[in-house]
Amino acid sequence: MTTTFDINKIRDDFPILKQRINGNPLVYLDNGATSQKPQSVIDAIVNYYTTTNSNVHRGVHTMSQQATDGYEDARSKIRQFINADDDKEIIYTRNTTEGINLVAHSYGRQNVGPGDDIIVSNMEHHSNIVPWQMLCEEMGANLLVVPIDDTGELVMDEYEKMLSSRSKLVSITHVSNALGTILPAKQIVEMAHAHGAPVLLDGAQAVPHMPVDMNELDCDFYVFSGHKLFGPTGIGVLYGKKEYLEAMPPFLGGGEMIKSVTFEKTIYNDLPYKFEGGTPDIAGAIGLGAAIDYVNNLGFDQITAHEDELLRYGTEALSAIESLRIIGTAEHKAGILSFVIDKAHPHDIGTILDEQGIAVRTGHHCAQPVMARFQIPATARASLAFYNTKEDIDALVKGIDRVLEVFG
Ligand code: C6P
Repeated sequence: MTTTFDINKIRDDFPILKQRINGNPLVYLDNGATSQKPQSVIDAIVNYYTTTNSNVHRGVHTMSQQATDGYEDARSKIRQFINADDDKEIIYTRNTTEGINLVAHSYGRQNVGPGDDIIVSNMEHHSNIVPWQMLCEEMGANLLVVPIDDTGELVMDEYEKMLSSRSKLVSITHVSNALGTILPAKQIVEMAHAHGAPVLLDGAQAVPHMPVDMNELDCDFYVFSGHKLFGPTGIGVLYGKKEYLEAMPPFLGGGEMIKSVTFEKTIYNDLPYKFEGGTPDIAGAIGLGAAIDYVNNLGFDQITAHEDELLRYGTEALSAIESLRIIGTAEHKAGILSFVIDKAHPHDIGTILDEQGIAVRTGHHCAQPVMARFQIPATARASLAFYNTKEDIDALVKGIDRVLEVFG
C-alpha cells in the first residue's frame, strides 16, 4: 500500500526538521552525507532497546529469539527491497566502506594477481578507490581509471577499451556523490560480463533515490549504507551473488562466523554468517528494516517524481545565478547540486549558508579525483531527499544571494 505524497505530513514524520539552527528554520540539504530519520525508525530502535535487547543466534531465551527474529526479518526486507534472490546473499556490514573493503580483502586476495586489472572510474568516492589501490599494491595488479567528460558522464568508449581478459573486477559507483550522475549500471555490467569480469556497484547514493533491482542489474556485488537510506548509522549492506560469496574466504574471524573451532581446524559458518564475525549491530539492522518500510510505503514512483521536480527547479534557479557554475551536468542525475561561485570559497559559502540555517556540504566530498578532473579545490553541494521542498531551494537561492552580497 502506497500513501499519497503529502509533503507536510511526510515532514512531520521527521522530528529533526522542526529544529531552528542559528535562529532560522533548518533547511537540510546535506542528505548525500547522511539522511534524517523518521520517527518510526527512532521508535523501532528505542523499542528494541526497551523491550527486546539480547544477543542474536546465541540464546534459547525468549528475548534472544525475538532479537534474532527482528534481525533476520530486517534481512528479508533488505533482500526484497533490492530484489535479490536469497537472504543468504545479504551480508550486514557497518557501511558502504566496509562492504567494499570486505570484497577487496576476500574476493580480491583470492582472485587478483600480478598483472591483473581492477577497473574503477574517475568519479569514485575514496571508499571505492583506496581499498583497490591497497589490493593492487599488495598483489602487483593495476588500477585502471575510466575517464569522465566535462558533464560528469563516464566515457563508455574508454571503458570498453580497458576491458580485457586481465580485468578481474569492475568497481563503479551507481550514482556519483560529488556530481549526481546516474551511471548506466546495467550496460556497465553487461560490458564487463562479456569479458568475464564481475562487477561491484557502489549504491550508497542510489538506494535513497531510485529502486534498485539485483536481478535486473545482474551485478555481482552491490553495497550501500543504512544511514543514507533514512536508517541509523553503523549498519550497511553487502549484496553478493551466492556463487561468489560461497567461494570467498571470510573477512573477519571470530564468534558467529564459525560452525566449530578446535586448535587444529575451524569450520566456517554458512552464508550469510560466514561474513558476520562478532556481535552485529542488531538495533541498527532493525532500524534499517523500519527505514525500508517507510520508503516502501511512500514508493519510489512518488519519491523520484518529487525529487526530479526539485532537481529541475533547483538546477534552473542556480543556473540563473551568473557567477555560479554547476559542477555535474549529466543528463541523468539524482538530486545533487554541486556548485562553485567566482570569488567565494566553498567553505565560506557553507559558513554563510549555515548562519541562515541551511545545511550543505562543502569540500571535496571524499572524491578528490573528481575535484582534480574539474580543476577545482572543492564545491558546495546541496543534496536532496524526498522531504525537501521548493521552499528549501528558494531558501538556498536566498542564502546564495547573501554570499554574493558578501563576496560581490
Ligand atoms: N559519501 C558524502 O557526503 P560510508 O561512509 O561508508 O557510509 O559511505 C561511503 C561512501 C561510498 N560511496 C559513495 C558514493 C558515497 O557517497 C559514500 C559516502 C558521503 O558524499 C560521506 S563522505
